[in-house]
Formats: sequence, structure tokens, C-alpha cells
Amino acid sequence: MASGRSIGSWLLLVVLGCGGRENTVENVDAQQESPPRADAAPEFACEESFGDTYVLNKLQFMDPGTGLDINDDAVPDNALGHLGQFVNKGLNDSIRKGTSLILLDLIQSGNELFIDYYLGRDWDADSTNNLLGQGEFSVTPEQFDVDCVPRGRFHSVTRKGREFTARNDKWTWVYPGFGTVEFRQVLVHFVFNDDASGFDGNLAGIWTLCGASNTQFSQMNIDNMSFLDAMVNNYSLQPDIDVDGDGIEEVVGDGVRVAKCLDGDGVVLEGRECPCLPQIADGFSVSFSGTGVRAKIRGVKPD
Ligand SMILES: [Ca+2]
Ligand SMILES: [Ca+2]
Ligand SMILES: [Ca+2]
Repeated sequence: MASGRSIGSWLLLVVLGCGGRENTVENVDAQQESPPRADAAPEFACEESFGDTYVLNKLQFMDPGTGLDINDDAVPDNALGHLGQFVNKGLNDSIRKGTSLILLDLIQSGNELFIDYYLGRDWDADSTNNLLGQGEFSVTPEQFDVDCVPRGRFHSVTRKGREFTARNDKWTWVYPGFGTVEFRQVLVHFVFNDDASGFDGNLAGIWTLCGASNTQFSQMNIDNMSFLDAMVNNYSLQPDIDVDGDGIEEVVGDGVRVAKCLDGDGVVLEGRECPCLPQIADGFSVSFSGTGVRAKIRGVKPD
């Protein structure tokens, strides 16, 4: 037994569900048209291996007031929970249609257990067989770093029977053609069923103010509107987790965009770029729940 998978970048998924952006890797065609050069870098030189793989067949924002406890104060953390009413349906539609395939791979290396997160591509372009327990997928080369380590790797995995947990202080997901979604203080928890054919899981993390300000929000027809612009001006959301221990930071909008930040100690930092200043570290908590079923990663190939 020992397989697991649940979770990963649910936020990312949400972002994808909202933004509807295409995942494209530029220049692939151009590279293929060029004659190979002797000194050209190999396209993908890793000898990757995969363990027990699962694909998420359901994923949703947990309800407000419910969630995992990221900061150990015995209170569930899920500041973005009420966004679920807007995005949960689209999120699950995209899973069914095969446009959001979240893979989790539980793999043992030496004495250490890892949970690797990938965004999958449907191997046979038939979405009807993806979520039945035998779905086959590929992953892209961009999901490995220069040392061939999966970028979506969770360390510090602990296992107690059928229950797995993992934490990461910082976890960054780079999504080709879209951008980076960074989580802090990420916590994952999932429980496998008896025959390890599936699991119930949760993921919680903090989406930093800087990360939210660097992510485009394309649902509104305003050029360059970021998620943070929308959260502050349209949804009156403020960060809830004090990452840097100086008190909760606050973001002030001008009605459309971010105008200034108030550091945890009250210092005012003017300008739309304030969320990415080093003094501004806090973020929004979010907790997701999901379920997964068995799957297989057939290999690595570019889009
Ligand atoms: Ca808490
Ligand atoms: Ca398929
Ligand atoms: Ca703070």
C-alpha cells in the first residue's frame, strides 16, 4: 500500500478555472523545425521515476469556517473559503473535462517518502477514462528542476497507517505560460481507503499578498487586474495569517487596484507594488478538500 495523492495546487486550479488560460509552451514548434545542433542542450535529460500515482476526481474550497489549522492556533484557516461558491463548480467541470488534471505521486527514495505534485496531460485524449481508477497521463519537462527533482515535491511526509501528512514552509508551483503560484506554510493531509484505491484529502496554505498581486484575474474586463486587486476592491478580503510575526498586514485599494499597504506594525507603504516589498509577508489562508483515485504517469513529454 502506500500510495497517495491529493492536493497540490488547488489554488492554481482555481486560478485556471477562473482565468481559463491556455497552457502553452512557447517555441516548441520552432525548436522542432530547427535542425539539431551538436551542442544543443538535450530537451529532457532526467531519468525520472514515479511511484503510486493518483488523480484528483474532486476538488473544492472548503466552506468558510472549516479547514485545516495552518498556524496551530486551533482555529480552522480558510479566509478564501467563500470563493468556493463562485469557483467550485467550474473547478470540478474542468477536472471532468480533463483540463485540470492534478496528479499526486507518492514515492519512496532511500528511507525517505515524498509526495510529488504534477499537473497532468491526458495520455489518450479521452477524458471519459481519466477518473475511473486507470487513467493514464503525461507530465511536462518544466515540472522538474535542473536537478531533476519535481518542483512540486512535498518533503516531511509522515505516515500513520492509512493517514499521511506533510508540511512545507514554502512551496512554489511554476505553471508554463501562466506564472507562479506560491504558497507558504503548506499543510496536506489525506487518508487512504483500505485497498489504497483512493483517498480523501485536504490541502491548506497561505497565498501571499505578493503572489496574489502577480496573478492575473481575467474574469473582469480590466486590463492587468490582479487577483489581489479584485480581492481587496471587489471582495473586501484582507490577509488573515501573520507570516512574519509583526501583526496582520492590510492592503488598501483605490476602488480598482491596490494603492498602498499597511505593514503589521502600522507603517504605510505607498504604491501598487507594495505587496511585494520585503516587509509585506502575510497572506490569505485557503483550505481545500478533495478525493483521488488511482492513475498512472506514462512519461514526460512537452506540450
Ligand atoms: Ca489556525
Ligand atoms: Ca484519458
Ligand atoms: Ca505580518
